[in-house]
Amino acid sequence: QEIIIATSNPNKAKEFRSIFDTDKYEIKTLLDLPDVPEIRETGDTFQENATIKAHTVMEKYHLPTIADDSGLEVDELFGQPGVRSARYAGDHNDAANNAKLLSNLGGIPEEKRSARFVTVLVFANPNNPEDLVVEGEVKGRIANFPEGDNGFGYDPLFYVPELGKTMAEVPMEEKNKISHRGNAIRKLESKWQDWIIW
Ligand code: ITT
Repeated sequence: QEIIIATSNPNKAKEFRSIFDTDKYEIKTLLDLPDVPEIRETGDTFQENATIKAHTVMEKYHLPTIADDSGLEVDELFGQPGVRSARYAGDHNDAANNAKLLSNLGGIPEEKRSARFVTVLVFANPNNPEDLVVEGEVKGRIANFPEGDNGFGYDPLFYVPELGKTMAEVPMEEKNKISHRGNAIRKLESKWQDWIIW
């Protein structure tokens, strides 16, 4: 069965491929498909943006399509960067985003740097008018300086107490076991057999 993951982010694509059973499903992403339509993420919530991505892509290729909209919510910053996580410091630039986050939290002590990563997945299917929507999260806190070279985005700043490390200090397989995206994908897989009409 072919499934499209409506993402152009190569790191998300890698994580999806490593969690899904790729013997059962042939996964394509926007990095593999021709004539990718323009996607305008104009929503105010993760779910709205994931819905826009899933439907724009499903309507173009007529295949079951999963979209991932995700981000980092920092309590002390009232949930920012939130839906604007990719473009927090302007253009999509991980280094600039991380620098801005550290600067906005300058002087804030460790116990007040609590945060969560969130992923909302929307699964749209040409043969089912209803979308399947799930959310996954992982809690942690924002470190005082970046650690680790794995992962992407805010991973080097996201300290996970249960790991005793940042998300960028563990291999992708370890990240996937506890991450927002891993949790959301496992939830989706537990539900979609009752929902999907291939
Ligand atoms: P697509 O829309 O093409 O899927 P994107 O990177 O633009 O790719 P989002 O709009 O969902 O995706 O933005 C999510 C941003 O949140 C992402 O660029 C990172 O900055 C951050 N983020 C999401 N998941 C993350 C993770 O697992 N680790 C670190 N940062 C993450």
